[in-house]
Amino acid sequence: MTQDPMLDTIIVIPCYNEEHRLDRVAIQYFVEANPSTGLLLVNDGSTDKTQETLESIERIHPGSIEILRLAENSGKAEAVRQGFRKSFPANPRYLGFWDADLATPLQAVREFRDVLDTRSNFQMVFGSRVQLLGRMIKRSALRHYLSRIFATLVSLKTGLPIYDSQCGAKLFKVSPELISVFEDPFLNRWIFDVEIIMRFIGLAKISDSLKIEDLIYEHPLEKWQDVRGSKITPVAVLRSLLDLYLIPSKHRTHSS
Ligand SMILES: Nc1nc2c(ncn2[C@@H]2O[C@H](COP(=O)(O)OP(=O)(O)O)[C@@H](O)[C@H]2O)c(=O)[nH]1
Ligand SMILES: [Mg+2]
Repeated sequence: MTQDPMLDTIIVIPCYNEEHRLDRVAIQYFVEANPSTGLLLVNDGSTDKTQETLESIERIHPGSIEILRLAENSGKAEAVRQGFRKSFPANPRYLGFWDADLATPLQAVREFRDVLDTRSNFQMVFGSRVQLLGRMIKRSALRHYLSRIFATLVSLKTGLPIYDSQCGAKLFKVSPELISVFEDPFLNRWIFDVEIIMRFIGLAKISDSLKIEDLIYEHPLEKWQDVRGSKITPVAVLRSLLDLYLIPSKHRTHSS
């Protein structure tokens, strides 16, 4: 099936062994309420019944939902990258990625779009898990404190006072810069979000018109809920810390 070519926003959802976490009802509700937004569900070489589940979801709204099936498991970063590369030729205005567990409810896509619509200098909106009164951010204390340490390291690496680089809900304005940022594979399966920032910083360095501080908008989420079944292991966390130092500080495009 192919998506409606008139979609102005496409959300890539990487799925690895997600047969039990995918929420059909939430997805159906979302696509019916947002006819101009399409979902690209990337099956990252799952070994369970994810493919069957995705096909049953695609049948709900074939014009809005499409599946990209990768033969082998290659990690969240590559699944998202393949999804972006498949989506670029459809010329959406906005392209994003979203974790399959819907820890960030899909309703936030509309808020992210509103930011990009109304604050025209920003090129990307990152969901940010900030516990403020009146918001519902439910996270284990351990994960919260680990993420504060990680955020500090990311701030040192990027030189940006970013609060939450790792939230699995992000939306980008499609541009030649974005296409070049997604050209080459990422180094790390989990902290490719930091690589995206570093690649944009690299582009900003070679362009007078880009200033990284003006491109990223962190949007405090109304609701975020840890969903059981996370596949991140302690080894992956350690590997990510090491990779944080290995991420090149400057990304050069093939054309530069
Ligand atoms: N492509 C890919 N995605 C994965 C893999 N493991 C997890 N994911 C996806 O990455 C997203 C976030 O995973 P999750 O386990 O919830 O991570 P956490 O919430 O950050 O602990 C989900 O959409 C997963 O399906 C993997 O090996 N490959
Ligand atoms: Mg999760």
